[in-house]
Amino acid sequence: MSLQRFELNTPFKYGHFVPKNDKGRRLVIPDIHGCKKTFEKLLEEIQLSKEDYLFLLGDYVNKGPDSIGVIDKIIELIEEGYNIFPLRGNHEQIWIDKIKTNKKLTEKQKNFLRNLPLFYELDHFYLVHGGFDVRQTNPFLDTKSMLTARYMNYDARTFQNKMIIHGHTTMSLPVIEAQLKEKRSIISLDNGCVYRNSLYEGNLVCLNLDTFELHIQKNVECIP
Ligand SMILES: [Mn+2]
Repeated sequence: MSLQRFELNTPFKYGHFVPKNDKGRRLVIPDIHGCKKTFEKLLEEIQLSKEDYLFLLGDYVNKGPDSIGVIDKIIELIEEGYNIFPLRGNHEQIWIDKIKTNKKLTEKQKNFLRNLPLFYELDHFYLVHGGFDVRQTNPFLDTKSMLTARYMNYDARTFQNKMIIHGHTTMSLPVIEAQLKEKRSIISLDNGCVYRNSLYEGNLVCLNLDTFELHIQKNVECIP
């Protein structure tokens, strides 16, 4: 199956299948929330290469110091030829809903936001910002849950036994590590990078989908 990359000008799709990466790693980073320096430090630490696939779980903006900086960094990576698979979070949706009156965003930034998909399907995983509501006729068209679900039920048939990896709901580091160790059906990956003074929170993490190794980057923003 051919690889559909995220392009800034590709029209919006709910989601699509991303085949296995034979050349590099498959990495997942959850909610960055304006923490551009932390995001850049993490990219440096994991030594992102152009062979890797990097999945981003959404919520690039709000809460932290540099929302636009995070958007621009992701656009820059895409334009430099990195394989970036960004998702839409509820915070991007807030910006998209007001995009027509937003005078601060460039056309390129607006296109990036508007075209962000809601989920990716992989060989053994589904990636989504919030979650899925299995009571819906088609959970993969249920925008609201994919962006905002806080609790979800797992249904093996709906998800073909694939693991769900989502952001949006902050979990403490020991909980995230336990979910990964136990290979739970639903993994909550967001460690609340922006909550830098909370115990067991305040890290931007990166999960390697093939080894299940978790890279943990402490928040390095200088918030006055
Ligand atoms: Mn969110």
